[in-house]
Amino acid sequence: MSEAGGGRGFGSSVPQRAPWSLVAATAALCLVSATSVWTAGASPMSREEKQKLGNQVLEMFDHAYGNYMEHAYPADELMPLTCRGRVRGQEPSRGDVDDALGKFSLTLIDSLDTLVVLNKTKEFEDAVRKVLRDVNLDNDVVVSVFETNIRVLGGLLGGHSLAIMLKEKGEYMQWYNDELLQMAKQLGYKLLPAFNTTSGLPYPRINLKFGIRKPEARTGTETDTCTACAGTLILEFAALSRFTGATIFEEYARKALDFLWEKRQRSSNLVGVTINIHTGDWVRKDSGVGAGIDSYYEYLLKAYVLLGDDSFLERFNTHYDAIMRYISQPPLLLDVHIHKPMLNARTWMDALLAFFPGLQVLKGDIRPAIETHEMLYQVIKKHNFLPEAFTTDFRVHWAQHPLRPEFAESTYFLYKATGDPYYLEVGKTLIENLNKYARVPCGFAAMKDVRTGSHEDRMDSFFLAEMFKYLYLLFADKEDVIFDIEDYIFTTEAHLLPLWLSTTNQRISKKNTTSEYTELDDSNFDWTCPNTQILFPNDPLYAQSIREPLKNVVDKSCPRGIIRVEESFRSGAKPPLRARDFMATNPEHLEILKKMGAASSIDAEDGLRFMQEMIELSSQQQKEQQLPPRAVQIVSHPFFGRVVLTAGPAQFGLDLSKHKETRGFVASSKPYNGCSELTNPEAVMGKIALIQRGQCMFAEKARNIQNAGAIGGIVIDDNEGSSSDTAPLFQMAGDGKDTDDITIPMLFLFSKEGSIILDAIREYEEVEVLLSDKAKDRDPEMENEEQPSSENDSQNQSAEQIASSSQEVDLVDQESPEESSVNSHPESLSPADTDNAASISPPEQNSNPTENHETTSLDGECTDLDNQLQEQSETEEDSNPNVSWGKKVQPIDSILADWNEDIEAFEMMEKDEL
Ligand code: DMJ
Repeated sequence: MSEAGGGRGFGSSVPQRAPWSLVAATAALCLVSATSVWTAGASPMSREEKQKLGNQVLEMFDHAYGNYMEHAYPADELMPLTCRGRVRGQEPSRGDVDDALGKFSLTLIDSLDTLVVLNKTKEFEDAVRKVLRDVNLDNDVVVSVFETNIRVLGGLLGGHSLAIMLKEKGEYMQWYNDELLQMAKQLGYKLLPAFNTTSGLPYPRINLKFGIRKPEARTGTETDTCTACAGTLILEFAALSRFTGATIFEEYARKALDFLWEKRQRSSNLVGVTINIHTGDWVRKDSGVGAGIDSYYEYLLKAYVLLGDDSFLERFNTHYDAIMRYISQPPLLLDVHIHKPMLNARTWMDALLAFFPGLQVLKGDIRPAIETHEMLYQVIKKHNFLPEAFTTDFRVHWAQHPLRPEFAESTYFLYKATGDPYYLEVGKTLIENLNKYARVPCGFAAMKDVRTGSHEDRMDSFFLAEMFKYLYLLFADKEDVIFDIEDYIFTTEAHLLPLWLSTTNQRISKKNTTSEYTELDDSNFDWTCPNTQILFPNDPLYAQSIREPLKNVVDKSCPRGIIRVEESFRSGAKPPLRARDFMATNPEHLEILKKMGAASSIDAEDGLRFMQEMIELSSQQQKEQQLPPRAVQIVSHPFFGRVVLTAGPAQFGLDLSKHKETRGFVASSKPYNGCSELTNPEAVMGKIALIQRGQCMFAEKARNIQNAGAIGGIVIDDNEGSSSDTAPLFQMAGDGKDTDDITIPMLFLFSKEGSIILDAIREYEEVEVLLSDKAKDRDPEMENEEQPSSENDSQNQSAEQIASSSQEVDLVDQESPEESSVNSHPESLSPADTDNAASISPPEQNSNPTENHETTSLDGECTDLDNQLQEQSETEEDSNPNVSWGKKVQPIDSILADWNEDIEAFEMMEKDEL
């Protein structure tokens, strides 16, 4: 690729012989003209700077991959905080997320084609040999069919695709004889039993050794799967069929897609999030483009590109039309109900939808792609990363961020489409943030909480499969990649499949579906390229002009939905009842509520919104009574602030959110449980005391260490193996008495996080930490600011080295933390201690309920309309003769019953994990 896409857009690489329809071909042409038209806007980035950034990506990849290979391989994933491999069964279960781990060296397989893209051919050759030598696909382990398909099957096929490309070039891989493909085929056959359902939709999980439904398999009783889980197989399965000639894989994947298409909600043309694999009934009827559905849409369009089957494009266009009609509310993408698509099903968005602008580029619909991408970028600028979920007014909804690549993916595609150097600057910010906040001595750690900057001991394989590819390609010129990337299509895991597969082994009979699409009219293609009206109307500043109005969308945002209140206020109409204003004793409110269930769609819409607000209000109120999590940042050598542990706050002592952080060296208290006067006050004086949980109240421990002169305290869980990865954080409650005498800050760490500090003490003796509400940037105070490099890191001892190093330094003499931990394990915990732990759920960024009273005026300023609204409401009450205080109203229960289904759906969505 040259500077601006080299005059070749992504679609332009499709081989001439592909049955390429007019729409996609013209989309490709659009990208060509888009990339060549760019002449002004953000300042162009010099070739030197692009190369510098490309090299930085290479160095970062080495840091991630090198640490995985050194400290984790052959395990599936690296745990970058403890610097060891994550082996399923040896770590506490994290639930569904562990279903990606099949004891098949997941990260190695997922990284194969990244090595070639990053020009690490020698390493690729070594990696392929390791896969062939070490990987066993026959483990007695239950895995996710979806994850195994996109990561492992896709990884093997991507590796095979590039292996044969290299072999053909004549230098590397000369020994290669389709071994990866044979493994892929073996895995394909292992996944096939999952499709043994009447619908043809696959079971969500399978046992690699025993398949499904046999007693040994321990799986096969599930009834539901997600739409993306059933609809994200066609690229890998079709590639497998076409590479091998075994048509069965493509047939099965097509059948599943056909079934999903049949089951789409016929009036909205949307699909739900989860479906019953036996009956085909929608289990969750909410619909968006993020979690649970995302790659189903992606695969319809890409299946058309790869396989040249028009029916996939027609299906995609039908869904896309529905998405743009109902879900797209630029710059937002908001879930709706498949049966009531005019009604939003949520007031928050999940991070997975960040792939969608990239897909819109492939579709040729650039304007909304630019808008949504810009909105997401604003959120990232606020929180450094995209939180796993965020509200329509851009507050954090779920605070974690597992280093997802979707935003980088969209940035790359937008750059290819527009050639706008703005997107290079975006990529640069992503690189900086990754190095600044996620890089740890042993790899890159997921963010546990983007607000505190704390880490999670996790580096998912998709980080290597996708993030580095997209970032590298963003800055790469054509000569920086040893093959033509445009001859390949990216799977959802960014694995590369060659486009020549479209004309190979086409033995699958295509379903004749022409009649199914007659309902479509030409307007369906309004969104399709070429539409010169919406796509680069000869204006090189086009992308910038779309972004400009959104520049402050996040900073100036006010809670959404209230806009409508203001609009109705201005127009003189009565504003809808807001959940926060509702009083069950107010007959007028009950009357309004009753009307909401009536026939008028506006009333119904108000009703649904009202119920949604009610549920969110109540969960917000619960959250507001809870304190946000805190951070313990290790700032001394060799950590230099790079490791940030997530900590529970205390309901007493210094409030770290209001005061400056507390920084100090740590010392273990004696007795370690801190339940009596300390016998080593000289050791903890002026330091942050470490105390073990258990045997007395948290407040008592705090008083004892404070009396000994400690400037802060960290309580470490005595429940061995506990970790914030698997257990919800909680806040330490007081003892029911006045705790104003406690003035030092107190934080709680689970045992796993605590042991990182204890291990560091053993190794380095002097360990300094920072207790705060948010991790601080690593500044020269923490280390001599150095550009991160693998050299520096290799000098730093890894956490694993720390853990495995000498344990001779016994800081607590007879009562070492380890011994004590065994002694005081749960049985001996005082009930008081366990009782005074209140659960904590990270509250949203703006937790002050009064902020919800703001609204957006037309010029974007936030003003308080509450008084005006209240005044208006009072006037109306007085003058409204229809309001009868004694009137018999429908009981609220029966009104609420009308909305039961929606309430359940909302609650389910709230509970759902990504
Ligand atoms: C990846 O495994 C794939 O991109 C998948 O489609 C969903 N997202 C994860 C990374 O976030």
